[in-house]
Amino acid sequence: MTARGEIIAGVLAPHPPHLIYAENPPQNEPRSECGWEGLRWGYKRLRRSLARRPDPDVIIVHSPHWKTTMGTHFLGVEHFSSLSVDPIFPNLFRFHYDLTVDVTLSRAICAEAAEAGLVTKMMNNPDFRVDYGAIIACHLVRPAWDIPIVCISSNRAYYDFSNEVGEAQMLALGAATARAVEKSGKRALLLASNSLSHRHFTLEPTLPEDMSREHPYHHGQYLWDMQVLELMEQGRTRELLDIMPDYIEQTVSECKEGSLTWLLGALGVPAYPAEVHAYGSVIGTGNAIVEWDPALAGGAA
Ligand code: 2X7
Ligand code: FE2
Repeated sequence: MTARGEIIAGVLAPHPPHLIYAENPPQNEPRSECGWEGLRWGYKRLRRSLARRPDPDVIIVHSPHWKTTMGTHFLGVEHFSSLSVDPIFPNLFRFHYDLTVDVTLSRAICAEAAEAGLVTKMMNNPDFRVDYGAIIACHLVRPAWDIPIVCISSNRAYYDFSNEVGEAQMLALGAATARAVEKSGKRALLLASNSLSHRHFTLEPTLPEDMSREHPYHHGQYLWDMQVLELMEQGRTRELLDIMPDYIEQTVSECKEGSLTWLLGALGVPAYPAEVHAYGSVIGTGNAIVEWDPALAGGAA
């Protein structure tokens, strides 16, 4: 632990269950032959890049699939162990998880966000089933499961009010997260667990890992994703936030769950270049693995 806590890296870490299926970890019941190598090799590059720095004390993940109607919730129980089954792809993801939560930091972020005027709640039910968006991102970034996590839910502000209201809340939640990390004295790795463009096919090939069937759903959403990645690579995240409400609508983006904007808020809207480790489609959706290294910071955008 350092005297002043810090964010050691921020990562866009998407969670298609297909990537776990294709990796064949012992925790997952279904077995595959291969698949989605571009993205899986991107996660490998990311893990190598993170390994060049000292380990984090905690991984903080914001997940699109823990959907809470009344405000933002935080896992508040120290240990969870159960079977996570993807409701859409039970043929690909039946994952036995066993994880530890940094409840002290969870509570600190929850309190800091409440102080900033956001509606927050600790989730204290020991039988709660942790959502697959958090589990998959954490597994692909750190398969050893040897570091405690903090898990943050996705509230409904984008849906109940507007994309603009959702964005404002996520920037405030990100800033609150950064303040709590700094006060904690811990080294935190932050994960935004969303895909980018999100139109997807509604039928699956007989063999899910048949890569001759995988491609972007639509060229228009691919072009949007490329524009978004270019802005990230050039450190132009203020401009990215400017177009985010339109991008969400035009590509049905999973950014509508707030994870990426939360991350950009926590990183202080970075003006330094991000590293794109991979881009690829999964059942037609656009997915990118992107890393921000705050050591490159020269100031906010
Ligand atoms: O949840 C997902 C996703 N975000 C992207 C692709 C495929 C499946 O599940
Ligand atoms: Fe998803």
